[in-house]
Amino acid sequence: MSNETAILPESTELTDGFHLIMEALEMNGIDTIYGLLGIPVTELGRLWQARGNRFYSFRNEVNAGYAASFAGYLTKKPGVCLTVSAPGFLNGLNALANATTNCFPMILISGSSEREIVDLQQGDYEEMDQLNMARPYAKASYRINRVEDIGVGVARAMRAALSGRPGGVYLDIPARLLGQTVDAVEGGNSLFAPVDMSPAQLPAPDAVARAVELIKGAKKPLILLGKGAAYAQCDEQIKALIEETGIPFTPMSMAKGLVPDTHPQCAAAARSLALKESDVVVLVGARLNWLLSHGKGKTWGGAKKFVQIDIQANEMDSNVKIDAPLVGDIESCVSALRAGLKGMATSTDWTGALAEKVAASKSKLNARINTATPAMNYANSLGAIRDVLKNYPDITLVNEGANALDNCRMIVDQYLPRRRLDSGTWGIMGMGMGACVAAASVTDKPVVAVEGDSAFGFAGMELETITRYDLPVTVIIMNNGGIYRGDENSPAHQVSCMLFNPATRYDKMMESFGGKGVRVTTPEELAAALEASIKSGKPTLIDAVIDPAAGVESGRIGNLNVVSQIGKK
Ligand code: OXT
Ligand code: ADP
Ligand code: MG
Repeated sequence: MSNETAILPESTELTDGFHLIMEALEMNGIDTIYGLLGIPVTELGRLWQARGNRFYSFRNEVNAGYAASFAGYLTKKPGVCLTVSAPGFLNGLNALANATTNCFPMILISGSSEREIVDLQQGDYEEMDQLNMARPYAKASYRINRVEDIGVGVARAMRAALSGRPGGVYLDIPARLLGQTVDAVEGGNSLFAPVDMSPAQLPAPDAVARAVELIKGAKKPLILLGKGAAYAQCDEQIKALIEETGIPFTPMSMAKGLVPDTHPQCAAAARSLALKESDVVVLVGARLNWLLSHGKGKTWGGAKKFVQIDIQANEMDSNVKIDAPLVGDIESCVSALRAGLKGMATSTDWTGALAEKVAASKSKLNARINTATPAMNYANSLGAIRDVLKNYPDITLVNEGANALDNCRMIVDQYLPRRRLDSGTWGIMGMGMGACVAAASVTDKPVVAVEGDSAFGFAGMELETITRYDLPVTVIIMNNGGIYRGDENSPAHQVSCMLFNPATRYDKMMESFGGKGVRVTTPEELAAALEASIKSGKPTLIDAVIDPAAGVESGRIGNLNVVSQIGKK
């Protein structure tokens, strides 16, 4: 008898890979998974729900992945996406790459096939070397092979996604791992939640002194807020820095609302002037990439000095010389700058010139918004949307398209941080429906998506997902019948490659899923439909018929479009 006891494990109960993965995620504060199930992870989804956790099941993994990544951005906690192997994994990989590009914390967990067969390329079910496929698109890529490593594997994925510059992490879960068993006590003891996953990273005192000196000496300083600043969730610190110094600011698109667009120091409506004329620019969580013309050229005018706050040291000098790099987390850097800049005042010549330009731009824009046209255009339809949404500052606005994106960014004001989700660093189309589900699941508040008809088409089937979960989401389709425009001439016997079927009724599509569909043709109808839909809290699609001739090629980034010099008639 005593011999038998000696060889028995600590407890006679067993646990398995399924349960340990779920427990590890829960221990790390994850209560929601976005995904699409099938072999070999079906049971993981069922068991996850049975434990009282949430599972948002999508119609295509890419949309589940977008949802996870935006949930990560909104919560500062990695969003988790679960997929099947090879094709499901590849669909999810698109979103993982987008998360990494945008610095959103996300973990893509995919089931995978038998290693021995995959590695010899013997043609297993959904065979693919997923771990290595993911590497170039992810911040980190890990596989857990043994059930006793699940705790460490999940911890590594969490820390990699969150620490330093956030990003997308791939976690490969071979089918065999899920079924592996281990003594329950031993298994439970192998799990843990990592300590301090995104620690404060204080800037060096001499780096702070250098930045302070530069900013104090500026005649025309400008603060540029990026989505890294919104992500950092130190909203009060950032507002205080702006208000204490009197420095004007302009937000990048997803930083809109971090300080309200209507704030007297907001120079968004004088963006070109502010970029061109400023002499010292303080970048707070914004990269000098294509969206900022790489920090050079005519957008930026003459000589300029840059202060850059970023957690990623090698972001400095990526495009132009950074005169005062502040490497650290935004909250620590901004608080150090505030201490050093106490008592600073910004020249009223500078702020006055910007304010004048802001007032002129706004009145010009309002004139366009208030001009009635036979068919709705982007200005008057988005003006109507703006006027409704200003009474609901808490709503999350999702936005994608080209003209639908650029005009909405310009016209619709944001008042609160992290209430705008858009196509981001890649200008990616198709993110909208995933972002709607993410925002609804994270905030429990209404969500409004302003979608180009092309952009919406990438993920239209997720209307079914939105209605299935009965989410308070209003999708507005800016229906101009095409990519950029709907009036392009078609070549003989063909439909133009830029056009959609003009008979399309997106409102009927929503109705077929049990949601409410409305078709509107005037700004007044649009405003009324939007107001009603927000108040109802029910899934609604507003098919807003826009003049097919209203858009411009590539929206505001037509300068990036390449046009052939040859063969044009
Ligand atoms: O200062 P100035 O005078 O310059 O004026 C500026 C501001 O001061 C002023 N402003 C204001 N005035 C008055 N009042 C207020 N409140 C105010 N606020 C600002 O307005 C101007 C403009 O301000 P802005 O926007 O700040 O400044 P600017 O100069 O435009 O900023 C530059 C940028 C680069 C920062 C900005 O333009 C930007 O963020 N751009 C992002 C563009 C982007 O990402 N576009 C999406 C990609 S386009 C293309 O790739 C598309 N595709 C291909 C494709 C993609 N993307 N993805 C995939 C997976 N597959 C394919 C496709 C298929 S778009 C697309 C579909 C398009 O068709 P849709 O049907 O969907 O859409 P429609 O076009 O509607 O038909
Ligand atoms: P935008 O598109 O709004 O200009 P980007 O995505 O280009 O913004 O830049 C965001 C930057 O913010 C990235 O370089 C990222 O490293 C940085 N970042 C993200 N979170 C933090 C943080 N907590 N502290 C410091 N930098 C951060
Ligand atoms: Mg369109």
